Amino acid sequence: QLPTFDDLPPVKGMSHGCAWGIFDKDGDKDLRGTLNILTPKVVAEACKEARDGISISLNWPLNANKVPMGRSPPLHKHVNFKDSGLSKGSGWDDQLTFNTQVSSQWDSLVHWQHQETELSYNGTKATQEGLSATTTEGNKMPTLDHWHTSGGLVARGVLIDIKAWYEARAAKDGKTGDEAAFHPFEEHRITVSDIEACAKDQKVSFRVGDVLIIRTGMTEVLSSPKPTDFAKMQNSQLAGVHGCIESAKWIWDQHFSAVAGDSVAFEALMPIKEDGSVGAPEDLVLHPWLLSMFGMSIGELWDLKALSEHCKKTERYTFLLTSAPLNIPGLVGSPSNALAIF
Ligand code: UVW
Repeated sequence: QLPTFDDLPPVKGMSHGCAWGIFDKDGDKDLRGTLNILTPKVVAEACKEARDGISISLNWPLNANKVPMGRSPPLHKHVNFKDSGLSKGSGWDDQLTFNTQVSSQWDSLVHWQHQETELSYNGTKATQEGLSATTTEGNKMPTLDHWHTSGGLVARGVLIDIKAWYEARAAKDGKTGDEAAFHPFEEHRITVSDIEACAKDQKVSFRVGDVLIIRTGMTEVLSSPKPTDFAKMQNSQLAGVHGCIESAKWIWDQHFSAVAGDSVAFEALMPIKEDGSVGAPEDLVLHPWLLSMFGMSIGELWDLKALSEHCKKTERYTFLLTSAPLNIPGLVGSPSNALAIF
């Protein structure tokens, strides 16, 4: 039984709402955070979602992002066996270099620190040296390779299709054109009430261990942005979950194993600071809460278009979700390799 946000025990030097220590076992410091919620019982229940034999990839092509915001797109080189010294025959390898955050990906628990202490989940200090362990056993940072010690992520996924829900409501209210559209580069701060209302309209309720997946339509715009989209991007507004303590508290209290979405940051930008003023990008609110304080990974830039269409057609918004990040010690971010299976 996990404590509620209000009942989380105090952690020395940290403000209330810190889940460090909750998942520690036998004196060992936990490195997997809320993935620990995925017990065999929770996973077995999630597997019951896979009954129609339909699998949908949630992975955007690695080179699909037309606005990579400074993150290096993949440099993909094909290497022929002959180039490596073979005198005859034929065959190919790939050589790939890219920023792991440029397309569909997971933020590990060290991607973004608690800014005041510069600590990551469970009080770890992410340093270049600490991240450079060459084996997962020798790596004491809560990075993505530790997912592999327990078989990756297998959970029930729940799509909260905010874009479709917002636009359907707007149409019902007689709005048309731009007024009725949910544009991911406009200021749409998705509140807990919005998520709950959308879930109710989609006839879903949340269960312990679910992965909450929010659709804003962002990857659809970033795949082929129009001049009008670029114009909106100049305002530095991103649709996403409203970053505030109420959102963080609600997310913890649902006991999700992870959250994800199709947006660059999952949370709305620009951030609103505690005093109500507009912050800079480095004042992100949910990143430190989720990654550092709770130990909950964030999936970003997931391709949710086909999933949205399938959910709408079948009126079913829950599914088996599987994901296995790359397996490299010290991995801060990774392609999500996520599948929704119905
Ligand atoms: C932002 O780019 C704001 O978020 P992330 O670093 O998680 O992608």
